[in-house]
Amino acid sequence: MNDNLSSLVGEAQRLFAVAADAATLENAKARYLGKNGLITERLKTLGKMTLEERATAGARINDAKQTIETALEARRAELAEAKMQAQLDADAIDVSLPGRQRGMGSVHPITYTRQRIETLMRTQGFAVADGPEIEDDFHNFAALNMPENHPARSMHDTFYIDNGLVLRTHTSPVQVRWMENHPPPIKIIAPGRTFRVDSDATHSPMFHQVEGLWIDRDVSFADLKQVLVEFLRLFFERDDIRVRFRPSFFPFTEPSAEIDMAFGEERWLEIAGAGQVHPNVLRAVRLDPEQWQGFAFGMGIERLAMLRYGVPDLRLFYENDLRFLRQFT
Ligand code: 2NL
Repeated sequence: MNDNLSSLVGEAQRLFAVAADAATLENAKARYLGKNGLITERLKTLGKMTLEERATAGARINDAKQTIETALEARRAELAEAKMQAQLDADAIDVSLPGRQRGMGSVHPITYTRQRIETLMRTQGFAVADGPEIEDDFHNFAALNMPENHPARSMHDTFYIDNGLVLRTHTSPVQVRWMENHPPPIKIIAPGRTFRVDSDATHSPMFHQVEGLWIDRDVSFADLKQVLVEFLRLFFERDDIRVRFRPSFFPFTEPSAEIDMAFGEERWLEIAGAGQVHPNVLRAVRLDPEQWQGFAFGMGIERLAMLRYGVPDLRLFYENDLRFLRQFT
């Protein structure tokens, strides 16, 4: 009995040791510890023994069971470790292989166009200003000669937020804030995101504008034309820029003009709105219109990008199609 039990234990230990994988090992376990396993059967015989027999035999069988279970656990751990090691070996990093390419990414065409505009305007002496996209009524409207109930406000389909705040409908408020904080001479552009309730092939509810402002003692329409034509020369990389000024209306400029540029012989396309800053705008930022004057202009960045790159539909900029976006930089 005793010898029998210890040879059973030795046999189990050898079987476990040669089990090459988890399934073989678990089969081997069943042979000893399963429902009809050899150890289990031994335990069943205890019931037929006398009390004294049962005490010694029970202790020995349980000892044997314990030893087998310990051997089983040890082999399980060994196999798990070996399996993990095999996986590591198989996936091992081969440092001689080429690295995985990280995809370069590219700058969005509108960002690229804005940065080019900034660079080109800096060469003409303009500083680049920015400011909040959420504005109060004063900076977005009232200071720009659009008091409450002024009909010109309906030109801007405004996204209203809480507490009388709006998503800025143009970047003019950036220039208003600059005038509040800096004495003339002022020579800035304000590029950035703007928002209007509008959506079709040529209008996006979010779009980009660049406005310009030059205030000094004697800045005139002649300077406006010089600055704009020079900008267009640089932006379109052409020396034969032709522009025409059409009379127009903006509440914040007087006189006002819309500026067209010639593409080919006969095609005139609007590229900017502009004018001499209205005296009421100067007064709103406590500048004396008898002392200071200058021009302001506004251009759509999407529109400039479309003209430069021949993009037929504004919405292409915002569909996030990488085949489109990757072509620009
Ligand atoms: C357009 C027209 C324009 C301005 C923007 C401006 C700003 C200040 C004072 C006076 Cl602080 N004017 N901005 C002036 C004329 C036209 O934009 O068609 N933009 C896309």
